[in-house]
Amino acid sequence: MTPLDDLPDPTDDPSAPPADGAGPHDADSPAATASGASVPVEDILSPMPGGAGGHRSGYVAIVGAPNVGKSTLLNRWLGTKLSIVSPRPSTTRNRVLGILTREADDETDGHQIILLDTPGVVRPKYRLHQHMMRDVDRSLGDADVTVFVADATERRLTHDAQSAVDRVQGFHGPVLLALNKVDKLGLVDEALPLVDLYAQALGRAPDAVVPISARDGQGTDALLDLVLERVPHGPPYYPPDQLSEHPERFFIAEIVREAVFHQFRDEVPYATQVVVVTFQERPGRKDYVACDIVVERDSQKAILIGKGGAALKRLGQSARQEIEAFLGRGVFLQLYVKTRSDWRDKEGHLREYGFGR
Ligand SMILES: Nc1nc2c(ncn2[C@@H]2O[C@H](COP(=O)(O)OP(=O)(O)OP(=O)(O)O)[C@@H](O)[C@H]2O)c(=O)[nH]1
Ligand SMILES: [Mg+2]
Repeated sequence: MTPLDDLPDPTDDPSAPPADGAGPHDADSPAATASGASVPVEDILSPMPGGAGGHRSGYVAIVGAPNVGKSTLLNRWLGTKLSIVSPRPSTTRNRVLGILTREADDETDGHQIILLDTPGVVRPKYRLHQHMMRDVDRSLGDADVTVFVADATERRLTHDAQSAVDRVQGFHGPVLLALNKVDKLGLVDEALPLVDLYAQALGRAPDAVVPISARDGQGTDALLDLVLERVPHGPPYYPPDQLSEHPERFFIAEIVREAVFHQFRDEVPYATQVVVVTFQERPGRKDYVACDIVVERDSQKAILIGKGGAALKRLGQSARQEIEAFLGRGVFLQLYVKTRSDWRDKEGHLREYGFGR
């Protein structure tokens, strides 16, 4: 697939919608206090002693409730935007695999961490959710290490957080607790009561607890080091320049879906699925991409298209720019809106859209 190394860091994108209304990190903001040296972060980091030499490789599942920042963390670690992000819960619908490779050099023996971003854990309301939860379980089944992401601003375990804990119960490897969004706290210490709550819910102390801001990068390198110490020794699974294993079509559909999440509200993004119908590379010309945008009701179709097609045009413009940045070349994008009633509950449609394979 196309190397994605040239892509802009999503957090650098000035056109990106604000994250939960939060602006960029700013030395005068409370986040600066949160990252202050007085915070006893080292008290709750628990590095594993030892660490014999040799290349390491393994699978790391990133799990948690919806909207806690799992995809943002994957993107942060990869240094590129691979997994779509939105301010609304349940954006990710598939397991998204990202490969983080560091080749051996004077300083390191090298490693390859296969990161598995997963859909936020929910109690399934639709068949679609059941497929999403299967992807969570499959990821936990493959994982050598699990990073459980929690929202550090929560004061109690939400239903979804409890459901996520329940799903992790069957995982017997190391579980690291990442308390994310600490940039929203005055002091990192405010998140500490959560550590006990999660330890009680998990029935064991996490192998490490790390306050992080996936958005700003605070604590994410420390967390990665702790993950790496727990990844087994072994040879790489993938060539060093490979960033993922999904086809480009998958990412194109995801980019369009992300644009829908950003432009439309209420139920529309949840009732939307995107299918790349045609993807043609045309030497000397722009690539041709045609997508079906599938919704459940004609009323949703009308909203997506908008008055005189204005909403769909705007969607196409923003999605095309993102697709072009992703592919690194020009694209001619055509979008068609279709209605498939209750597709989220229909196995035939779900299979057609790639769920359940
Ligand atoms: N302030 C702040 N916002 C963050 C941070 N990490 C993620 N976010 C925001 O939280 C929202 C959800 O982020 P995602 O990465 O999509 O969360 P997710 O856990 O993958 O969500 P699902 O895919 O829906 O399960 C987005 O608006 C992010 O910009 C962080 O460290 N600080
Ligand atoms: Mg996500």
